[in-house]
Amino acid sequence: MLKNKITLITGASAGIGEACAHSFAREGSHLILAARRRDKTETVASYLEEQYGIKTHVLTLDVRDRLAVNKTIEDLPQEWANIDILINNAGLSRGLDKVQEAYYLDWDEMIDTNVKGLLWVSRAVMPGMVERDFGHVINIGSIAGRQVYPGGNVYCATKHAVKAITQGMRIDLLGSKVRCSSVDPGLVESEFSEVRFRGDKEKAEPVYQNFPPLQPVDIAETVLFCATRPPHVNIHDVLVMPQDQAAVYASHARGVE
Ligand code: NDP
Ligand code: 8X3
Repeated sequence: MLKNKITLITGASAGIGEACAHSFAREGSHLILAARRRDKTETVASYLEEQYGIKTHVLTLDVRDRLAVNKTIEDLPQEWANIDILINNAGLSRGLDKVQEAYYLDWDEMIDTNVKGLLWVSRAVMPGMVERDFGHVINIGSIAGRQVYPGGNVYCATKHAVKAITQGMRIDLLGSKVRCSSVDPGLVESEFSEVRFRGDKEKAEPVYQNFPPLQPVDIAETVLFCATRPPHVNIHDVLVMPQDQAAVYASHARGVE
């Protein structure tokens, strides 16, 4: 079903985005892989070309930069211009501070990436989908878009915004054959916590030690499921949690070997 389709993945240099690239390449989709770290993205791209015989196109892109997003999408070579599937995955959290103590710039970075970045990319890609009357936008939300946890304030707000935007997109796309889904993970082991704590491994590593977290591939396979339903089926949203995480801060501390 995905053979020779074109999938654009933002945040494809690591974690869930990289895992989506693997799952979609395995199914024969050609891939536009976007992230800021070109070297990492190129390594992913070369591996997938060799492993699965697909074509890739690497974009060095900061989704916060609206003008760069527009120009990059506009300037896509003709053979890459007709994007079939957009996976809006690029995102991050910064800190776990109380609102009365947090850093303004952390808020800017989270809102600019998780909300505005997702909007810039969608705004650039969706007109082509609507014109061709074919496509699928899959947004990576979070359990943090459904519940709020201590210190989660603004990160949770950005994921609540993703939830609202996803619902709004579906309404806006009604009447077209363009689908829109969100996949909302619980705790996934990735670079996410190291980014949240700005490289402080002592704070980041324990996040994944109490119980077996989800792995990026678990989310990638869920995204793939959404993208491979028959055309008359649209998966609105999927919440995927680790078995030991019943709610955003209700978990069973089983320990991990
Ligand atoms: P990672 O930190 O492992 O990966 C994040 C990816 O986003 C990287 O490829 C990074 O690439 C990219 N990225 C970050 N900022 C930008 C930017 N400004 N422009 C372009 N790319 C950017 O985290 P995850 O894989 O875990 O996170 C992916 C998504 O999943 C995020 O939206 C996150 O909120 C969400 N999520 C994560 C969960 C978790 O527990 N890990 C749970 C629920 C949702 P680069 O630095 O090269 O630009
Ligand atoms: C990331 C999951 O619970 O750390 O969205 O916010 S959580």
